[in-house]
Amino acid sequence: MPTKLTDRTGVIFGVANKRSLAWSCAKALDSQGMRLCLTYATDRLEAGVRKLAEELTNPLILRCDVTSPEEIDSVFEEIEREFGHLDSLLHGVAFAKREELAGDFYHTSKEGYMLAHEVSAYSLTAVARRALPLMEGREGTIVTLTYIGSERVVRNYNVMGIAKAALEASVRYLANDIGRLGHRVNAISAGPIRTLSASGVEGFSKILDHIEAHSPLRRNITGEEVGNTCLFLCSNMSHGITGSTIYVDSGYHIMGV
Ligand code: 1JT
Repeated sequence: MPTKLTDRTGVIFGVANKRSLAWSCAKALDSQGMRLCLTYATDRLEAGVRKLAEELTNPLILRCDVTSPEEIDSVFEEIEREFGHLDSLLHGVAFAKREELAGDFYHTSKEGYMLAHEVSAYSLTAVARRALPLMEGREGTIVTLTYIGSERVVRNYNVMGIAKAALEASVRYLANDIGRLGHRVNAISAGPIRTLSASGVEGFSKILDHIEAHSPLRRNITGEEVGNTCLFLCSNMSHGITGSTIYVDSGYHIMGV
């Protein structure tokens, strides 16, 4: 069992429903005693997230649209009031317009490109910057979620692939910035999994079938596997790891033909 996380606190961005990878991470961290703040993006999601959070021990639930500097500020002010400090941050936020996730990449509009990058890539840096004062002297950990479409061409992933590439590069630059403060930041590259984001993506079932047929483990991954990797990256068991992208993908990323 990994080191207990009692007396540690964390904030999780990007819980939409029970299938969210951010929710799997929340359950894993909560199970080891971390006190959590969960944020949801829009009022439409609030009731569902509050209901889910009943499974956790004494969580703080706040709204945060990560494109709003004011909402980010208010989340960290509230965390400072309630927790006093912060040890971990999980960033599980991404967005692109449906029409950008189909057809040829070159059709991507400037507006769609900017929006995908603002929500899916820049937001990591925006929240990390505000977390730092609360992490002072605590060897803080930051984890984000990415997908192999950042490095290989995955049909239809399109602008999200470009945004995830920017996100992974942000992880490396942030790691260098915050390493001297004793803090770490890593990404988990998760295999495909049926979440709200994936729902309605054309051909998603085919991608799941392909992983089952061709990955070394010959199966798809689970949310718990992502949650447990997040737990590892937030615990002292990963004390020497920063700036990395860790694959939780049944080994798929090693394959050629
Ligand atoms: C977003 C979406 C981020 C879907 C995502 C994502 N990261 C992984 N997926 C699943 C996925 C999506 C596509 C794909 C393969 C996997 C949707 C909303 C925006 C953020 O390509 C076929 C499109």
